[in-house]
Amino acid sequence: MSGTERKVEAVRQSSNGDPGGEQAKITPPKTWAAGVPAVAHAVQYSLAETSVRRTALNLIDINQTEGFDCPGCAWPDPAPGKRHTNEYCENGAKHANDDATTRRVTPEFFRRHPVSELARSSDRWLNQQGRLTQPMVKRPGSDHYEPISWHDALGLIADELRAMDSPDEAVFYTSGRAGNEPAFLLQLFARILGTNNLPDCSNMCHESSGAALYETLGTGKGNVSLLDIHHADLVLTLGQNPGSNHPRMLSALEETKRGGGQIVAVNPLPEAGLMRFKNPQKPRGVIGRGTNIADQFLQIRLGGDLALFQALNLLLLEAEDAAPGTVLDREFIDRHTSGFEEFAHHIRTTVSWPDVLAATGLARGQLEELRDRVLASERIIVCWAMGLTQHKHAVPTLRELVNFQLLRGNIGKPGAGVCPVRGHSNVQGDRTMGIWERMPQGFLDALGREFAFTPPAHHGLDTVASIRAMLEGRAKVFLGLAGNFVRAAPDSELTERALRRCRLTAHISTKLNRSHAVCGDTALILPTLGRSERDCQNGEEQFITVEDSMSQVHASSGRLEPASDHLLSEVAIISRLARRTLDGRADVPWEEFEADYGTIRDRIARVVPGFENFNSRVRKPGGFTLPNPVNESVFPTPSGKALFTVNDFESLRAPRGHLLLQTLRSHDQWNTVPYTTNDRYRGIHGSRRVVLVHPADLRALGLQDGSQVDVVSVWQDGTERRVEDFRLVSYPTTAGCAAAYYPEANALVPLDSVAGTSNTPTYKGIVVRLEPRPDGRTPDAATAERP
Ligand SMILES: Nc1nc2c(c(=O)[nH]1)N[C@H]1C(S)=C(S)[C@@H](COP(=O)(O)OP(=O)(O)OC[C@H]3O[C@@H](n4cnc5c(=O)[nH]c(N)nc54)[C@H](O)[C@@H]3O)O[C@H]1N2
Ligand SMILES: Nc1nc2c(c(=O)[nH]1)N[C@H]1C(S)=C(S)[C@@H](COP(=O)(O)OP(=O)(O)OC[C@H]3O[C@@H](n4cnc5c(=O)[nH]c(N)nc54)[C@H](O)[C@@H]3O)O[C@H]1N2
Ligand code: SF4
Ligand SMILES: [Mo]
Repeated sequence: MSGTERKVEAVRQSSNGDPGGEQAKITPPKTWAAGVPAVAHAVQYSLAETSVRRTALNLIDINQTEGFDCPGCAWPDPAPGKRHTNEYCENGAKHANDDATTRRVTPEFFRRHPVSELARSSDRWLNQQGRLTQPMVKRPGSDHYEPISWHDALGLIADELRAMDSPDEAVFYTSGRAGNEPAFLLQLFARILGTNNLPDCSNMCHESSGAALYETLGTGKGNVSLLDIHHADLVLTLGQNPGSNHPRMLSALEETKRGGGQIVAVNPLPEAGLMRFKNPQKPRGVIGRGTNIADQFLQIRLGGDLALFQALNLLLLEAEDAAPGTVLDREFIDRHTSGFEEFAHHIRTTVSWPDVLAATGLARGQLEELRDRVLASERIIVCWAMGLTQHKHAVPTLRELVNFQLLRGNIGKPGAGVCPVRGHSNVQGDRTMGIWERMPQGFLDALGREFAFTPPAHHGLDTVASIRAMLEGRAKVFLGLAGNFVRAAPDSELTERALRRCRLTAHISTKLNRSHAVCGDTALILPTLGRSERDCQNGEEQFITVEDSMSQVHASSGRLEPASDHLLSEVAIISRLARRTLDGRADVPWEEFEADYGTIRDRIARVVPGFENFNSRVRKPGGFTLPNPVNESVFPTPSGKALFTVNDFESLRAPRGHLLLQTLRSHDQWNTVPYTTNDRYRGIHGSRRVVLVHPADLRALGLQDGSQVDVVSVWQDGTERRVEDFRLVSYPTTAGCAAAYYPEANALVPLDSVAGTSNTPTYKGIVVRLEPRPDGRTPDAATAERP
């Protein structure tokens, strides 16, 4: 065997690849979530990753007022006096202990594993290698990362940034794990450099929510609190899987039900957490039957929610006609809104029942039942997540949702409102801090005044536009603050080409991921502290702050020893990089910022509205809540009123022989990072290379449950994208609507396939066909090992 052959053989035999779909074991989907098994799974995963002592120390601290903010999601914590000693869920415990792992990625690891091998390894394997410990560089032409000092690493980036022809050749990406202080510094640095190229994970997440809410209500954020959810008469949850992705939301929904409220769930999948919940924090949750969650479950077609809200709004207008003065909140509509007449005329004259039923896959009777629940409810909250935001017509869908809430005055009163359920734990805070390629001029002016410079006024690049700019050579330097850009983005092969074209890619990260392996000519890994770790600067303990999905701002500080002595905090890395790059441009005390994060907060207080006396208010247990003007019936739109909008009917269709495909999360993954190959609630074990298809579709397509297929997406320009060798799983999804996991299926999402206005990739609505693998053909090695 020659040397190269031996090397290839070694790679094949390594366990860097994930098991293929043929190894999946399928059991029936679960009909309830949480309870004892959930706790056991969390502890099991944690102990596999870290020591008993670190697990215990960490779990005591999660979501406590003196502890650290759970990195799992942006679901809010109850008021300080109302917290449990274990104020976390199974998945929160897994996320926190995945960070606290005792495994380490050392320089020796990189000597053993060339970059080309890492690029063939699965996402799960990369994450499992443990915490990054030292700054590393991959130099042009080399296939290995090697150690580099912090001084030289930051010098390399500064040199590249200074050598650019225009500051717009740099892209600064932020993922929503980053706290407020580092986020504020990153956007300040980018803007002093002269660019608004600040794409973030939000571009792929709730951008559509922000766009729709900002236009109609004048603020891009939700307006409900936990107490509102407890006191609602009716909570609609659409396009979300709280049992896996916001598990503590189920405790809030349990409270809604205890108070006599009802829940309606709208989803193509009968997700376990939407059906029944056994609260592990209560004795009756551990031993009893638990609480039934959904009073009504509407199994909708992908992308059918715009049709659903239009039909519901028509039913409400008709109910008002039948009993004038009893259905609509005329006083609210007259005083606080504009555009009602045009909206009502449009709905009355355009909604067609055959179109609605085809788009939603629902029966008219089901929508009438929903109308009756609405009519019986004084206070209604609508919650949603990615199932609504990641569609071509996401923004009109959300605008129609706002129309629905305005009709009965369900905005600005207790127990009612709009609730976009955010993903990353600080994704909302990062936006508040200025991480956005299109921050309003008022923010830029305040920033410029505070630091004596003129921020660039032209808009920057969002995620999709950044990929195009890198592909075309217009952007050449990529810096990521947290996240895993190549795996989160759509059109994986194109995105990878884009990153590989860069002169330099650098990532401020806690753990190894594919974005470190698919990199520019020069690549840097800048290892940083995790949430649960102690952050000491100049001998003083520091804390960071975060903002949750309900606009509560609070402190977060860990107490575990850092994973390595070489780690710098995110604040330290950005401050030092800025000092090296900017040569004293603008009036910014970077050294002081690094030494005392309180000095950063003093400046945030002067730049960002709502943060007055930031330092003193955030030190109170539980922090403070940012005011939402909507709750005072103040709508900061140009007209000063909430806006009814007119939205053209749209739905998704697949040509004959094709299906619609959504890409989603398993129960055991954190975004681009699968922890295991299982998805317990959906009954899928041992592989993620599966595609869930309705049994009637399997029959109609002449396909066999359990057989292997290639999934091929078909885009309107005639191009096709393919992922190979997925196992068909017969599953009770809506007919015509299939599902596969993110990020394995991201290669199928065309870069051009985006939502109007928000430019969010249409991760939940892609037209595909399923091609049986030729008999006897086994996947080639490259495919088997590809993540
Ligand atoms: N454990 C865990 N927690 C997480 C994350 C994680 O990866 N793991 N990620 C975090 C992040 S960043 C985010 S954004 C959130 C994501 O939270 P979710 O939005 O719950 O995440 P997805 O898995 O994308 O699930 C989308 C849900 O919408 C449904 N759906 C898809 N299309 C449609 C549609 O057209 N209409 C309707 N009505 N429903 C639809 C799907 O069936 C699925 O139940 O979770 C956060 N929390
Ligand atoms: N097909 C498909 N694609 C999607 C989605 C989908 O539903 N379907 N969802 C989209 C959504 S909603 C989102 S939010 C994006 C997520 O996209 P990203 O936010 O870019 O991805 P993550 O997987 O959250 O990033 C994980 C990496 O963050 C780093 N990290 C973790 N904690 C820290 C920390 O405390 N500090 C630092 N500096 N680094 C840290 C680790 O190195 C880890 O490997 O993906 C999007 N992509
Ligand atoms: S619901 Fe979200 S924030 Fe709360 S403990 Fe679970 S993962 Fe963490
Ligand atoms: Mo997200």
